[in-house]
Amino acid sequence: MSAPSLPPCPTPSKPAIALPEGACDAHCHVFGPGDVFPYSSAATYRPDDAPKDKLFALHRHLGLSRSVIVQASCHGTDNAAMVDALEAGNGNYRGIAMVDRDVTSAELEALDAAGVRGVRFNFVAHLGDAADKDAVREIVEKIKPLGWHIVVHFDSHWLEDLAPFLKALDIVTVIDHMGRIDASAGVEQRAFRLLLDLLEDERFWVKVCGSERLSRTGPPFHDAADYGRLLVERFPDRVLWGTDWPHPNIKKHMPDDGELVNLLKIIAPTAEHLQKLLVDNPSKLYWPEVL
Ligand code: 0GY
Repeated sequence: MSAPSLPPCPTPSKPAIALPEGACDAHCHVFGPGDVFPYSSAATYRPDDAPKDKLFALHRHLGLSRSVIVQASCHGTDNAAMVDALEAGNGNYRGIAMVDRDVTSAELEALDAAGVRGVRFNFVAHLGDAADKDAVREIVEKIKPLGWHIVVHFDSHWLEDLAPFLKALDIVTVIDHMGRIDASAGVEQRAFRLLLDLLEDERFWVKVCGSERLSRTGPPFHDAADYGRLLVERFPDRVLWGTDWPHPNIKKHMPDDGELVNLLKIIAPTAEHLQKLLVDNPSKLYWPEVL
């Protein structure tokens, strides 16, 4: 088990920009509390508890009224903490689960009823073994009837290998954290070119968050946010954004969540782009019934 993550910023600032009505945090987590929702024994890190009430309070503070809670690896495929938060979220919270390859259709339907709309797969070295591709294929075939999508989280060197694999799955695919490219390596770096190529395929979406993970210059993470803007300008209808609260495995520069919202001035500088990024795009994937 590696060193513990830093705790999230205890007093995030109030954002300096007003967010549009219905703004969605499309990437955040709940952790525990561990005495109610135990952590996985296979987890590569042991987080501080970050329960739903703290997440809800953060969203109110930042002006975010909807959210997608992404199952984090520290809970493995036990989605109970995430589902508990969705159930308390009055329809304003959706979820992305992690499931085992032998998941049953009844289990998937129960998750769907709770508000889950997709499954996440990790190919990130510090989170443990990469997802098994045969298992991914099997799970994808099981979730297609539900109209779900997949969320893929990978270290950028995986992109070359994963691009043809993901295309062949033939399902809407959301890429986490701008493909975890190295913000210091420039727009001509191979991983960013591969990401752009993949996104030419309209089944692919990308989350333009994680600047604090990609940045090599540190706060205020502008070096990484510039890539977010490029993605928003080029693929305005298939981008999502999230806080990534409570920021697992951040060991050096824990971001102020209000400042992460302020990065949207760089990432989505026009009102039209901001509306798509925070409201219209999440609505298409997570609340199509209200469109
Ligand atoms: C993130 C990123 C990380 C962790 C997880 O599932 C997870 O534990 O996603 C990370 O360590 O980079 O999206 O929260």
